[in-house]
Amino acid sequence: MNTVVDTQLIQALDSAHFLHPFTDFKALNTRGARVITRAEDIYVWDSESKRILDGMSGLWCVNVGYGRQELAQAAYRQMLELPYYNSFFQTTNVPAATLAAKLASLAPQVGDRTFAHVFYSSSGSESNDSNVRMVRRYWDLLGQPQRKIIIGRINGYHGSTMAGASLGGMSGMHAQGDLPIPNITHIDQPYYFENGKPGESEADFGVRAAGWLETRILELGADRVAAFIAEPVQGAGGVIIPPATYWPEIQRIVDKYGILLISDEVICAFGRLGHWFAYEKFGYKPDLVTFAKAITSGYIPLGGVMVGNRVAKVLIEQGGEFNHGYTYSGHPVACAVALANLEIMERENLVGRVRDDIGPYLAKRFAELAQHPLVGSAETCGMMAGLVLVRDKATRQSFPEELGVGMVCRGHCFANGLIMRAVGDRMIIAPPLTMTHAQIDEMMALIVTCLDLTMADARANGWLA
Ligand code: PXG
Repeated sequence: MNTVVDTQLIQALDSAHFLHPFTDFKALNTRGARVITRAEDIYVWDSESKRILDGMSGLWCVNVGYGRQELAQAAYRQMLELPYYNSFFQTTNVPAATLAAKLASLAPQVGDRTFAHVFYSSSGSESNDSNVRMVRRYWDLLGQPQRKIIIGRINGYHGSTMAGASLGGMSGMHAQGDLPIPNITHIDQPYYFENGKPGESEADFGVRAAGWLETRILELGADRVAAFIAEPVQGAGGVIIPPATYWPEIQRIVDKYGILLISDEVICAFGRLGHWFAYEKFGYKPDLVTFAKAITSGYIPLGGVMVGNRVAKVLIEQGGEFNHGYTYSGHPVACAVALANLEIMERENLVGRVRDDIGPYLAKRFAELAQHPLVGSAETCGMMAGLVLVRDKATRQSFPEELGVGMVCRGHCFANGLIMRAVGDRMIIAPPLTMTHAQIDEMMALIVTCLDLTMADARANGWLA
């Protein structure tokens, strides 16, 4: 199926009426948006029939790849059977209840934490709003209403609603809209490349970075701190992979002060790191786990929170009515698509494949990029990868921000048929989990071409040291 699209017409409608997320509206209108018209496997096509390898799985979500008939059929069947009903007034529906049980069965028990319960939303942002509500309710019910403060991290991303953007540590977002909301504070991120001291080992840095949490807790007073929220690996922040020593030390600290731990796995869950849930990979014990995106492989919006027994018990046994929820909590069509999506993942063993096969293969191929003269470091974690462009490889000196070298590289990627994102001068990918070795090779060749082209620009413009 290849529908003919009038690119200029769609661009004109788009410019006149569609305000895009995270976009300089005026600048986009002068260029016109690229119109994406169809997708199959790991590729998307634009309205000019240009094929592009989608190294970002849409926006970190299309884990099973594009063009899955089964997901379309699951939605179609469910829409005919029961397209919508709410779950507010003592009602439920078959897909929502079935999916909740399925998720509980997939979430591994760690220590004394089991995950038998799910609270549904339609996005990662809403899920984190729900987390704020649940965490504060939990402490209220335990007679500690003064425990309100949630600690997040600078350069963390937890969504774009008032609470989501506040929990996240993106200064550009805080600057627009008087954020963060009260009782949210941030510690620095475990980014060794930028924050490690000369001569400090990565392992030592991991412990030191986790220690910033303890310092902040003590500054605030432990009896005022409700929870710590973090992504297992920071995604939107540029694929920042913490040292192996980081999470165990975080666990020690939250345990010591009895603070709730929220693992925001909107990007990292559902196979991205070779596990159903990423806390399993790093071996920590969260109380709440945020999910969205790949639960449906992005085919339809669905999000939620896995609520661990520590919180669930209090909310259920002592809570009475919880005054929070959404029209689309437990949406039957979204839940039916999620069930079909998880079925595909199980049947094709995508989680095991990432862990044992394509994850290690991507790691091996990506590590080769560290030799490139423009690359300061290149790492992967499962099917997420990031590299940093540097002005001087020997001293790891970065480019002046105003040059926008990452955007230059991203431009070459688009022009050459690859979607690779730029976060400052970090170039990142998170491709579908279905990739073959040959497709990884194809992607790597494109990345090298684009790095070479960026290098040529840097030479020609005198940007190098
Ligand atoms: N938590 C995490 C860890 C996320 O990555 C959200 C919450 C919010 O989810 P929703 O569904 O409300 O968007 C996200 C979303 C980027 C980018 O630039 C990343 C996200 C969203 C938009 C852009 O990498 N992640």
